[in-house]
Amino acid sequence: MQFKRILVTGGAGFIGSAFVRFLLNSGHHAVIVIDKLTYAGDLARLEEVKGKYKFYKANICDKTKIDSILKREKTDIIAHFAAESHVDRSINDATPFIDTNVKGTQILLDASRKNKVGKFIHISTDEVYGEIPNGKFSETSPIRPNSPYAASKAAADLLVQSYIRTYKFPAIIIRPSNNYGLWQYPEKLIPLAILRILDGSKVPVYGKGLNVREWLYVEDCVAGILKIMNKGKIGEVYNLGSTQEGRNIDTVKLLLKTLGVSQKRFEFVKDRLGHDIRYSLNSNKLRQKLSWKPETKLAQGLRFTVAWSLKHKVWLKSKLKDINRLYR
Ligand code: NAD
Ligand code: TDX
Repeated sequence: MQFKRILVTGGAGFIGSAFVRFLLNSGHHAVIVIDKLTYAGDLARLEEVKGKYKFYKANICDKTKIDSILKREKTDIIAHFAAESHVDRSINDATPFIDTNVKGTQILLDASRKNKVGKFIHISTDEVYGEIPNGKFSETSPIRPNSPYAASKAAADLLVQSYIRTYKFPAIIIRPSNNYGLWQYPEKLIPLAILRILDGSKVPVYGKGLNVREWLYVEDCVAGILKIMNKGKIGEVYNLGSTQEGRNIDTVKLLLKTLGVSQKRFEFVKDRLGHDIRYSLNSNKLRQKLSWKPETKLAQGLRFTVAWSLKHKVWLKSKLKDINRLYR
């Protein structure tokens, strides 16, 4: 059987690496990874599949390099995960978000057109819709991003849509909800909370902890992405959410219970600027048309994540200096 050649940008990141491991562990052999290895990229995530993929350390903003990699690799499919992904960092400085998420995506799109890539899977986010106090976002809801991160991802999402319309570019857009699970960088709520507990301190909860997120276990997310990549319709948008919604305070308390520590090991801290109150996706299109459903309930996913974290304390703690600098 001839395998399709799949190029994964951001394959050393949290979700991208889970996607690469998923592909290689299910027997797919032609995987190429491009990653700049920013603070968020780490090849330790790909250690278990070492030698089974081809790696390029490259910045997606480097047009010459991206062009030459695409020309050489003759890829059938690109799965584009590479991004600056953290809202709090985008509030501190939007510059790398515009560079990578907007400009980098445009460079990748043009290189893909030039090299006749057959399918482009664009990983967008639920945050492009903005917040929704009640109800759910469907794929046709307006794009109203609120943070600099979300605005940069919305710009990329709209660019992809413009290429689909203008050039009949063969792309599919996926908008996942909040992911959690193994190997997530401990700047995001769940791994940060675990790191703080391991470090003997308290979990910082923004505001009064009333903001709601829809938590998707990363393995379920990559299974959904693979399904859309193989069976999704070119030119379409797919929401990818779990329906496992929770207020942050409840999610943190469930996590504290899973860790077996006191329910009081958290503190309310200054709220995030412009903090979106709630994200919630209607993912019926993916469920009904492509028969995908998440397998992992939040309580179970948190148990897996905690068990993994206890085994990978050294890796988590190796990021502590960077986290203390970010949140000082
Ligand atoms: P991450 O921050 O863990 O990983 C991003 C990866 O991209 C890193 O390996 C980094 O080194 C690489 N990268 C950054 N800039 C680059 C550049 N200029 N050139 C090449 N590589 C570069 O992010 P993640 O959480 O794995 O998110 C992956 C994608 O999914 C992103 O596009 C993000 O917007 C989207 N997304 C994430 C979530 C979530 O909850 N984490 C939810 C919805 C959508
Ligand atoms: O210390 C914290 N305390 C806290 O209360 C942190 C880091 C976060 N929070 C809150 C903010 C959010 O309401 O927890 C919630 C989740 O925060 P993050 O983990 O930073 O994720 P969020 O801002 O919701 O964005 C995530 O989901 C969509 C990802 O980071 C994005 O990449 C993705 O696109």
